[in-house]
Amino acid sequence: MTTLTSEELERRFQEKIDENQYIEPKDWMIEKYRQNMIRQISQHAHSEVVGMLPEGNWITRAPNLRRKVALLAKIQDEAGHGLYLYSAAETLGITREELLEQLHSGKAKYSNIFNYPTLTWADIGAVGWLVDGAAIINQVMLQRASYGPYARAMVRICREESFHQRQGFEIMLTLCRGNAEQKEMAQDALNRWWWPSLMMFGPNDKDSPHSAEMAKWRVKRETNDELRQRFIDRVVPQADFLGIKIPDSKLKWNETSQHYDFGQINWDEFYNVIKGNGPCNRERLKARIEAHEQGKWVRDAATAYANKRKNKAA
Ligand code: BYC
Repeated sequence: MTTLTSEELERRFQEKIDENQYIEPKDWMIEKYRQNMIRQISQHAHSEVVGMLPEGNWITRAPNLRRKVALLAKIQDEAGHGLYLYSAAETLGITREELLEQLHSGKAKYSNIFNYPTLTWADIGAVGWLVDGAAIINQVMLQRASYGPYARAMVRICREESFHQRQGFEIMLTLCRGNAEQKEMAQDALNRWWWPSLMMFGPNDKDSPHSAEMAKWRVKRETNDELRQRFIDRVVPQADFLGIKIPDSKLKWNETSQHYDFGQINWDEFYNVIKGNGPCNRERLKARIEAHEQGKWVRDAATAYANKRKNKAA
């Protein structure tokens, strides 16, 4: 048997990626690729799970039974997404306990967007329309990411997110067709969620430290700025249809570029939020830590049951 040098292994690894073949858990991979995939997939998983909190806030206050059932189903879907993604991260040689410890200690990030409060029912519409809308644009690209378990998880997640986006848009449409106060609620939600939604795509390309490598490894097939622009181009006509105004005086169709020009994103706010100082960061982490501690008896019971079955079978 011939032993390959590390240069040879690296060359073959990159060739496989360049040929659009998936990297699978047991394949040889560059250590930095493994670490970055753990970083991204786990942050994505944490976002799904933390993302349940702002929406969960409205389960008991949904305006009618139909809305409550749809919201419950959506939140349950997010839990499922978190679980597929934690499983995908575990295939890279890290345990679920380690991943959760990174979230609870504040070491691992989760999406900036979930550190804002959901103040009115219209926020549930705006989250579905804008947050799930932004997430889909990013995740459709990630369906072709080079790490097999991540790319496959994305396929199902995208189908479910499309439903969530429509559910959110329909809430906005109902409010916008309602009375003046309801339309005002929809406008207020758009005012508060617009800029944080644009930040979901990450810093501008020139300030994105991971982009070059993530592109080389074909995790990112489009850049943060390209995806953000696609989102804006898609959402502006939807806001027009709803009859509400995007809170950006610089937003304007550009005939030459065939895209919307838009105003300056407040990156100080973004970095402040992702460092842990957003309006709800502390509340979100506290809720997750408490849920984890209160769920200990369930994990213990499941482990005891699995051991009992294993001993019986032996
Ligand atoms: N929020 O070099 P960059 C959902 C960090 S949930 C926080 O561009 P990268 C839903 C970034 O991590 C869907 N942090 O990084 C759930 C890095 O810091 P570290 C959530 C952000 O990785 C429930 C630094 O900034 N989607 O849909 O190349 C209810 C430099 O950035 C953010 C995902 O998680 C941010 N927005 O690109 C409803 C998508 N942006 O790690 C809905 C998966 C950047 O060095 N992730 N940072 O400490 C990705 O696609 C990529 O990681 C990103 C960033 C595009 C987000």
